[in-house]
Amino acid sequence: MITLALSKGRIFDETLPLLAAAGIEVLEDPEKSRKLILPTNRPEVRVVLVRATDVPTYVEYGGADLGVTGKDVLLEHGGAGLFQPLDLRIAKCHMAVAVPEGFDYPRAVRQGSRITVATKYTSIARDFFADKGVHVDLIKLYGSMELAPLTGLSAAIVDLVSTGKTLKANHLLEVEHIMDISSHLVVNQAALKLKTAPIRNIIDAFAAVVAQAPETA
Ligand code: PRT
Ligand code: MG
Repeated sequence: MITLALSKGRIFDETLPLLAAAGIEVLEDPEKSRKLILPTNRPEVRVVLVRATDVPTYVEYGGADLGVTGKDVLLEHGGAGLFQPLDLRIAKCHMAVAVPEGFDYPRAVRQGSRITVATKYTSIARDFFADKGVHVDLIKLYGSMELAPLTGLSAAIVDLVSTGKTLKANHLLEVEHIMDISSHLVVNQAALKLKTAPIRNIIDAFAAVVAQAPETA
């Protein structure tokens, strides 16, 4: 049996065409079913639905043989024990620093100053501000980061941005582009040794689709 870990929503949706190229069709719609294990047209392949942040953990410990996960999640997890063969170039967005409109960010990040930053991505934020030589007081949140500067919880946030509509709706401005983000295929290293051929087939089929796809922003 080959088990693939996916999260519901954009990652599941954008992985379907890659699976199709590997001859794999998921037989149930996760938006309609309550099942967490979904069968496919291939009896030896199944999909497990887990929270986006849990995908690397499932693959690391062998609860799944492979998975699809955002670079953001992967960096926060650390990637220990994971083989990362492929950038799938799906679920694209970027990691940014944002502050309220009118906030003097350049002044707040002058060498040697201190800034309070709320984020779900504490590891990425810590590394980014450390590289800039700015002292950062990080406040860990699990969602709705946009609210933090509006309530005085923090001066700035580090969050993912795709269209920019969420920032705009909350009167926040992007002041730093930290890194581009897309989703990657991750594989359990022991599973790759034990089930080399079927896992290789999936990696190769995904790689062929990625190679054909036009380069998009
Ligand atoms: O939603 P849930 O709490 O269950 O988990 P999750 O947010 O971790 O999962 P999901 O499915 O929302 O995101 C999975 C992966 O998609 C992330 O790990 C990213 O790699 C990728 N991705 C791509 C995004 C976005 N685009 C995105 N826009 N993840 C989140 N967002 C959020 C962002 O955090 C912000 O709140 O959308 C909002 C901004 O969107 P715009 O379009 O208004 O800029
Ligand atoms: Mg989400």
